[in-house]
Amino acid sequence: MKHFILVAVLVAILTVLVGFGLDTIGLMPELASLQGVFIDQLFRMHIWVISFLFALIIGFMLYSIIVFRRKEGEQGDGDHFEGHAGLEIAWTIVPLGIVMYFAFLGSTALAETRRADPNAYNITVTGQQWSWRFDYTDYGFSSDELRLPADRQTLLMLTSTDVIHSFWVPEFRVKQDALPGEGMERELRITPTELGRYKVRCAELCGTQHAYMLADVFVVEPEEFDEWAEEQLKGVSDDPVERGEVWFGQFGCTACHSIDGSDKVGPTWMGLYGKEEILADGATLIVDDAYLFESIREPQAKIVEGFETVIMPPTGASMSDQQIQDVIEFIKSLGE
Ligand code: HEC
Ligand SMILES: [Cu+2]
Repeated sequence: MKHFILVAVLVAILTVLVGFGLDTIGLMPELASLQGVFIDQLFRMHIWVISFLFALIIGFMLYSIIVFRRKEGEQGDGDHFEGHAGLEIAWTIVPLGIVMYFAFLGSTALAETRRADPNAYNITVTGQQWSWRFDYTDYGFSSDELRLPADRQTLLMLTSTDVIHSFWVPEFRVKQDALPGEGMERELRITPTELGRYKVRCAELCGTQHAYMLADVFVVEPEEFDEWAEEQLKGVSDDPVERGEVWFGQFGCTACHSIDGSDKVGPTWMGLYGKEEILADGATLIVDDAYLFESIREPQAKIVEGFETVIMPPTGASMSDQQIQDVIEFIKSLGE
């Protein structure tokens, strides 16, 4: 009995030490959303259960190693045990109860993160290799940055043009996949609570530039958001070249095409117009409007030599003819 009391004290001390340790070393980044509150509560409880289990095993082990080590001159075998039904029943029932309790907590937390606010405003998030685009469907404009008013719920509809991506802002805690295909949209609700600047990162390995698939997230005061939205709504510009440059960023062409002459994953756009292009099948052609249009609308129609291994995503299929023409004007402006 004396041993059990001592071990119990040891386990309690270890639990508190490990628990406080894990709780204070900052395992989580700053919390910036309402949905995250429930995740963090759950996380904290897990930390304490983990600390207790760790202490239980390590406590008994340390105690046994020290107190019950073989004394000098001791040669016999240890005592023989036949098992202990009561103990076995207890260590089956108790963990089962704990696991079921956590399943209950987990499902309530999940339900809380999905609680819908009828006033939520809508943004469609499109993941593509390797960028994000945000369509503010309630307003009718798009952006390559995610700007959210504080303390109001946003309903994100996630989709992808090519492979599976995953939308993740660690400070918001919640995460959801962006799947390609008609009818495969996934929902994610976020109510930002802290003003500031964050980053969306892709949390699903999606190709060579996956690690750089980032976008800025700004949580701003509602008035500031309205001002920004109004500015976006004024339209981009009357100048097709300027518009083309905006589409270049917004539709994520920047991930693979440079405008400074250096080849990224795809060929550079500098000096592209009017140049003689060699295709993968050995044919050559002079880059003109028709070829550029086709390359954007139907990227697989003609493949440039030396770039066979990367597949350009079919983003152009969802661009208007005007937008594609703007991009072509932008390419022309980069020199022949
Ligand atoms: C995931 C990387 C990737 C993204 C994103 C991407 N491209 Fe491409 N693009 C390529 C690759 C690789 C090629 C060369 C192979 C080919 O012709 O399909 C290419 C070729 C092209 C060409 C022909 C270039 C030449 O040298 O003949 C044009 C024009 C083009 N892309 C436009 C765009 C536009 C516009 C966007 C944005 C809407 C875009 N690309 C987004 C990878 C990408
Ligand atoms: Cu991705």
